[in-house]
Amino acid sequence: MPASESTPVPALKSLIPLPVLVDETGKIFSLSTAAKIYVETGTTGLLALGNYLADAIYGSTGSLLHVLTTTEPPQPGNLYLTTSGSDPGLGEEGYSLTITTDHVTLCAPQPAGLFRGIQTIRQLLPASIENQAPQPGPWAIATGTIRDYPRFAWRGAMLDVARHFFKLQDVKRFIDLLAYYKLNCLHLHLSDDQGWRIMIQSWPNLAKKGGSTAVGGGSGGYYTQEDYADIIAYAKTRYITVVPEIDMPGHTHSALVSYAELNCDGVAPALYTGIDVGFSSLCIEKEVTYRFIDDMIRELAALTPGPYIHIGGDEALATPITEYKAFVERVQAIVQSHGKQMIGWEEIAQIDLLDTSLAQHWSSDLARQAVAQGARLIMSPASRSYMDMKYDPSTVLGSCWAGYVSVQDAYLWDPALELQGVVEDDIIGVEAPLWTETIQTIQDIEFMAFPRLLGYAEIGWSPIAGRHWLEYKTRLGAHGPRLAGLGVNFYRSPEIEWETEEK
Ligand code: NGO
Repeated sequence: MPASESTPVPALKSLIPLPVLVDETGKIFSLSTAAKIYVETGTTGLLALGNYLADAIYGSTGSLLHVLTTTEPPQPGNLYLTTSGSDPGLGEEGYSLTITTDHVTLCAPQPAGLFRGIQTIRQLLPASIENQAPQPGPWAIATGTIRDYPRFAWRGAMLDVARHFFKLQDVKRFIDLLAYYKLNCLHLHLSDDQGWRIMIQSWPNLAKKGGSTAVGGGSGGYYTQEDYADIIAYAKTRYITVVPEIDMPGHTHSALVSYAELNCDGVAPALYTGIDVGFSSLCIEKEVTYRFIDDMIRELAALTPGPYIHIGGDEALATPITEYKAFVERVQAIVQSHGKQMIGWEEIAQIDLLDTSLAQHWSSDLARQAVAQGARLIMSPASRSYMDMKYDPSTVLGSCWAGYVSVQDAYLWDPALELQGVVEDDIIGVEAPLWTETIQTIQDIEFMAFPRLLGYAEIGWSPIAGRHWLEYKTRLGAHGPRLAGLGVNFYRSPEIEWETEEK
């Protein structure tokens, strides 16, 4: 039986994140295995985008759709990706999608918008498109038009690869899942007391020694510079910017272990595999500290095409405040000297910030001081967006220092209403951090991130006026089979009525 008769066809309003404007016309476009994906000639990146879409649906359609260039008007049965005639008002990531009974046309001013729109097309195909097992077509898509663009420029997730290390394939898998829900930033927390996870050629012991363990005493690991470049290149094909973080002056025990001269007393301590925070500090008064930072940021900046370097700056409880301020100001200048903008956790708001710097709100009012200085905020309130918080008391993984974060808690908040005096324009976007003290495998990552991450994706992308928990809850339930098809180990929260996952 054709899929269109046996499987429900997703409504245009079943998307997560919800688009800005949707107009359903009540008919069906049928995608047959003879369909072709046409991209316009002459715009770089479009063939790659066509191939990405063809690959994404290959497993289930059992047929690799041909991707071709064309200058001809649309022909029946095919998909079209184009930038010509697009509305510049849609911006960097916006797109419009027109689905008629004859063809599907995705149009965007920029390739990034086409990529986001391709995720929309994937979600408009029946959920079984994600099963990766060949099924009979034709595949149905509901007809109508969508006009869509994000509310915030920054829609991110953070992965702590320091407390536990995650291999390249896990990071790539995470990137693919972020892309499916239109996120565009991956913040990698690359160093902490328990591990240093990136090779710095001028200070190789950081990775070799400092990366040799993890929370609980496992064998740790680190990314070579080639690995890191591979992550960045992979993320780039998903229009995701990688933001590297080296946490300092606290959370630096793994660096202090690696080089005795970085310690004020000149003695390197032993490796640390516990989960306490706030006990380590770089030696603020030693010049070698700044040579180290300059070398490290120079290497990191050269490897990172994105505009930002995150310098942590949180919980420097072992650094006196006057020293902390002098230190972060010097680091800000170093980051700037290597052509990058500095990001730090909200504690950095205590220094004189450049207005190009960003502060990341997580648990106090300090971020307001950053806004008062003209710096913008990334919103990651722990009680809403920390994906390492347990869902409820029965969650085995994670912690609950910021409270439990149910699927509803994760969805039902707004970045522009979190901090008094902080308004929409002060905010660059939203980011959900996943700290990994208790998280050891990609299955653990998925369990804590999903389904909460879908809520963050919608908060970052969709207009607030269209967001309602009761409606979202139903829409999320319909994404259960989709997540299952993608093989995601998501938490089947009892708050949600999940649609069945039969294939
Ligand atoms: C805090 C702390 C991290 C912990 C995390 C655990 C920030 C910014 N610093 O968040 O070191 O891993 O909580 O939830």
